[in-house]
Amino acid sequence: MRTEIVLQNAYFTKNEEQGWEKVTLPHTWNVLDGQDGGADYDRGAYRYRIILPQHTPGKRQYIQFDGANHIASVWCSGEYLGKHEGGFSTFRFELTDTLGDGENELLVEVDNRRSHVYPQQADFTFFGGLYRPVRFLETECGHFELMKDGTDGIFVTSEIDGQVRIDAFVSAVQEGGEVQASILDMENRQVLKLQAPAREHTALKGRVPAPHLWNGICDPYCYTAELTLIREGKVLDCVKTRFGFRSFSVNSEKGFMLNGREYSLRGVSRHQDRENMGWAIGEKEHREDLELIKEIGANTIRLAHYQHSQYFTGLCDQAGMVLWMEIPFITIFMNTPEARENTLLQMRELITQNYNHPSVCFWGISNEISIGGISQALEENLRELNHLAHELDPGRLTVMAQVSTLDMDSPLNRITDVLGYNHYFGWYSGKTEDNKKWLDSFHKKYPERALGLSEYGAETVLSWHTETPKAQDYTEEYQALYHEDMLKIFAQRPWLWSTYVWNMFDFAADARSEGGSSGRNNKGLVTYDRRIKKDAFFVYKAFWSREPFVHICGRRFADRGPGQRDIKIYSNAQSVTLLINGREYRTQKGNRIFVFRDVPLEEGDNTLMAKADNLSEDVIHLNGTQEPNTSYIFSQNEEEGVTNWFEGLEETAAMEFPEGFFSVRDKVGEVAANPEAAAVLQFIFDRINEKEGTEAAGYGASMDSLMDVLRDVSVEQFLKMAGKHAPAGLTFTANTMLIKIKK
Ligand code: GCB
Repeated sequence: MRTEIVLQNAYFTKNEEQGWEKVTLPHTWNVLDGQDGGADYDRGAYRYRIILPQHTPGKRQYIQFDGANHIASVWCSGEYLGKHEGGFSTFRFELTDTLGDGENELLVEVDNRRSHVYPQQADFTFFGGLYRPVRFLETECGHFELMKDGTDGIFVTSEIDGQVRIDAFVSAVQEGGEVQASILDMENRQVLKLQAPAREHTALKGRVPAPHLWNGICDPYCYTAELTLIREGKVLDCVKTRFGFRSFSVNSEKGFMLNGREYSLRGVSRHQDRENMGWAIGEKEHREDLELIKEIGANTIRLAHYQHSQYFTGLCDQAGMVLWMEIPFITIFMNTPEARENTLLQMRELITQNYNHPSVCFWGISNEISIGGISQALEENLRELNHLAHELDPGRLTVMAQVSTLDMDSPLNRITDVLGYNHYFGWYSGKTEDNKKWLDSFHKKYPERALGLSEYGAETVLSWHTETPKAQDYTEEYQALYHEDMLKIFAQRPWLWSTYVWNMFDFAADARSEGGSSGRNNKGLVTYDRRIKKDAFFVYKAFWSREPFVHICGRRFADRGPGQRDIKIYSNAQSVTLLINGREYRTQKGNRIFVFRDVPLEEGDNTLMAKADNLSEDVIHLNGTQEPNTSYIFSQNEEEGVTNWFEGLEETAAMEFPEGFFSVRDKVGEVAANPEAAAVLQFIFDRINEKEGTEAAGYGASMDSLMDVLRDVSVEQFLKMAGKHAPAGLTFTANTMLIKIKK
């Protein structure tokens, strides 16, 4: 039978001449500099030494890394074993032939410098190190394959009618070996038994009669497949994997469907880091995160922007969360063969390693990848990823999260099965209302395309408060109001197949400095240390959760001058009673949001208590003051401002200009003379008109009327002249279309 030892002790150094420091795994060297701002955390190639446990001669040994960021090169007792490129997936090396008598040592170099490995640029810190568990495995000679893309060598495919197919891969198959599969229900009863002679690839098929379905958060029923490898009556290996029976689909009008029923996906995105730990978190932190997400009543999580730990995915199976998992193909496309290979490798590992989890429904192939521009090569890379995902897993849907400014008509929107857009109207730009306009116009234009909101959010730093919240003021009150409005927008648009708050938790983004905070993205509903649930957390709880509760907002807005005495309460009760200093003040009926206007506070300390008809209670203390406390207002440093973090990044994707084909380098007059290419020109005009309204700065005029002026300028120059009147990425989109047309 196999054994597993989690290795916790290691030595770490940035410079071998200066000696080695004892560290505990998991570990990151960026725990502090990765969260303190300044865009200056240490991205380097540093080393770990790990003393391996005693091994048993005659058995086989492996080392397993659950995740090392970004590149790990491994040596055992001086012998080079190889390297792994990608910071988020599991990988292993076999040690058997390199282990000598006595003590054996592993040397691992981990590298989070810039390279061809994604991600290279994004709004979060790329913590370097062996930040997930490292395991020493020992097996019999014959065992379930450990060297297949970091998986356990077992793939369970199940259908809603109870059909199961198990593909088991076996290493060192010997005559007489047998693979047995036992399917166990949640009470550990065997409901199906399958067996077959062991082959390198052993396929087993059967049917569980009347399966109990995995039904999201209502009933997350899972089965376990227990696989044993037996020879001459001896059990050589045993592996267990959880799976479920369910079906799902996405409909552009009805949204997400689970087991044939409408089941709107409403949830949050999650990053994997934690204050003073970075990415080197443990099982306790994973469990805490999930409990907080469950508390608000979410039924889906977007695991952004990379492969998260399988421990967490397993918790999500049991909690009934529908998952969107993705690879870190983000922000800037790198047009090199190595980088392309890396996207495919990360996709393959993401899918094969998470294949059995019933919670996973979507494979995300990219996030905001057009920020650096759109090119033919980018489009091809995306198509390859989409194809690979379908080939490896025909049972799930592909998705990509588009940057807000990407033109609705972009060819990039036609690659994956379903689509998400990241929109921050009401924070970085515009008003919350603008979400309605954009969503409705997309839905009207492309009624057959399933659309979700893959990100939306607003920032708050908890020192800032106001009774008159507005966008970009960083107050806790604005963030809560923004989310109230977004939930109202979703309620009127049930066709949105999914929505994801950006983000459930504040997270480290070392390059950020804003709102009086450094090194952090503060869009979380919960703080980076998980200690404070911001008021916005309770907006969601009120709308989504059935757990009775009442929450009085503004507890950190403690000093209240005249005119600052409205009290807002969130609850899922029908009515709420407010008591001030022990005296009943008023009872209000309402729907989730209860506002008590101009509450009579006494000067000095006041105790406010809310009692809801569902028996929940909450208490806060407010201080009645003669004057408003001006330290609650964040005064913006002029240079800081609120900017989208990627503003200023250049469009770096190289456009292509193949010989004999049209491109944006051709003159408008020449393009207009070819009917097919003229259609692209018309497309450009339409996009500009749509963005600006017809009278905008002359660009709204019809193509014909402008032809005299434009005939001799290139399409590229024309779009430069159009400047901000043209939607972002239009030059690239137009070029992608033109280079398909022969001259
Ligand atoms: C986005 C990105 C995400 C950022 C977020 C933000 O669109 O996908 O990685 O953190 O915006 O907060 O600006």
